[in-house]
Amino acid sequence: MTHNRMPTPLPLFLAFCIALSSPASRAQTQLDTPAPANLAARTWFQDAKFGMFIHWGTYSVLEDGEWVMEIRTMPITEYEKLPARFDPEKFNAAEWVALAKAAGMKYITITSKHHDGFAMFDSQVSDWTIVKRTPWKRDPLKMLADECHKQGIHLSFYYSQLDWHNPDYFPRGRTGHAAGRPESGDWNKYLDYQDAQLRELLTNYGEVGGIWFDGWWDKPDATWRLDRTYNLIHSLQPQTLVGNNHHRAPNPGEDIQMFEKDLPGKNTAGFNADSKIGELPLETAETINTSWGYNASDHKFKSTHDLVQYLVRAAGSNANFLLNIGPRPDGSIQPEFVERLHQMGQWLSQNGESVYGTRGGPIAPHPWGVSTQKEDKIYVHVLDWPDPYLLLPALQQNVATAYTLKDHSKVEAARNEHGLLLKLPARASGDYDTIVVLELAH
Ligand code: H79
Repeated sequence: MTHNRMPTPLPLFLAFCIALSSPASRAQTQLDTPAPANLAARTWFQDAKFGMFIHWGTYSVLEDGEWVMEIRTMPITEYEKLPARFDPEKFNAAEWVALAKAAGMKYITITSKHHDGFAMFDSQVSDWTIVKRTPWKRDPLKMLADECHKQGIHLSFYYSQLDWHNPDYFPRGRTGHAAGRPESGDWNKYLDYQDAQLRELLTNYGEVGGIWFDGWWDKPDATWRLDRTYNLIHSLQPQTLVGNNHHRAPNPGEDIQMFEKDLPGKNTAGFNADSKIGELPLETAETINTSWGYNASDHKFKSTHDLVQYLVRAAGSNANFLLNIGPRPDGSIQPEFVERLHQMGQWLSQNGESVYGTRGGPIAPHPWGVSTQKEDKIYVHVLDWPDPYLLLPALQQNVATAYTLKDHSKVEAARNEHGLLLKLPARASGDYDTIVVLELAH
């Protein structure tokens, strides 16, 4: 018996070969069409609402923030003395993850490499790492990853594209001129190095929730090969959410849009003049005091009241809140942070229904407050309103019942020609947010 094999039609065969050999054609597909796992991760992310940002690195030793090398114009020769003093004997991954959970946070985003180029993980493509340069010699990201996976927290890695240490970060950008590097370097070699480190992060640490890029703004006109890097990430882990803090509208291949120190659409910090809000899931990052990396002399702590209100305003702006802590060089977390995070968790344990799993509601953010929505419930968050009556814009659907989330007591909601007039309950002192639930009629 003879096999009656169909000859492969040549054009199809050729197309197949081209598809296999050409990264560009694959690149296009991945950038344009997120994998189903990626879309599911975006939904998870939007439901999660609240994450912990962690800035921790060898800069923490100087207790003066993560820009200390640049601000003090320290040459690399000086800066390289820091890791010998970085011995975080109090680091306890289980405690960090437990703190995030106690705060009601669902994910952690930690610096794997900041602008100083120092790898906070066991990178094989660099000798400028926590494992190779510190007396501690351990890989905290591995310990944290294991603990996050154990405790059900998603872990993302911050990665600085800007690098003040690598000589191949050349030509230099706006910063890093005092580092004392030779006036030469191979830019593509630097990008290969970056991709190699990302490959390590996406291979050796289990499931990675996201890669949070920063520092692009140091060289906005450079050829960053973003397509290639983003495709590498998505080919290794399709569900990993790529975001880039470039302060611009998102690029192809990015899965979330971030805002630094501002709610989406605002620009009080000066970073977000060009940050037009796009269609992707949104996130805003903010500090508890005014510093990202540990800063011993920064005592300008925001109150729990302000932090809870920021979380609520973010949710009402359809955005997640990524709230930063900068642990100390010994691995401990200062009590001012711990106290506020516990208080936020306490508030969320009672009011989380109006935050988690919601999206920005039909009433646009106002100075008085915001709205969130989940299915047929609209949560009106009254944050700053002195009067007993609050007039909301008219809703498209009828309201069946209105009540407070706190004790389910009825709230008068009267539709009139101007909109929906709420009669608010008296506000208990110390309340951060009066939440009125509007249940829509079917
Ligand atoms: O990691 C944290 C910061 O270290 C990093 N992003 C957060 C999450 C960050 N810090 N500053 N920036 C991002 C924006 C940088 C702005 C400036 Fe500049 C750097 C202003 C002056 C020097 C960029 C370069 C704009 C002008 C020159």
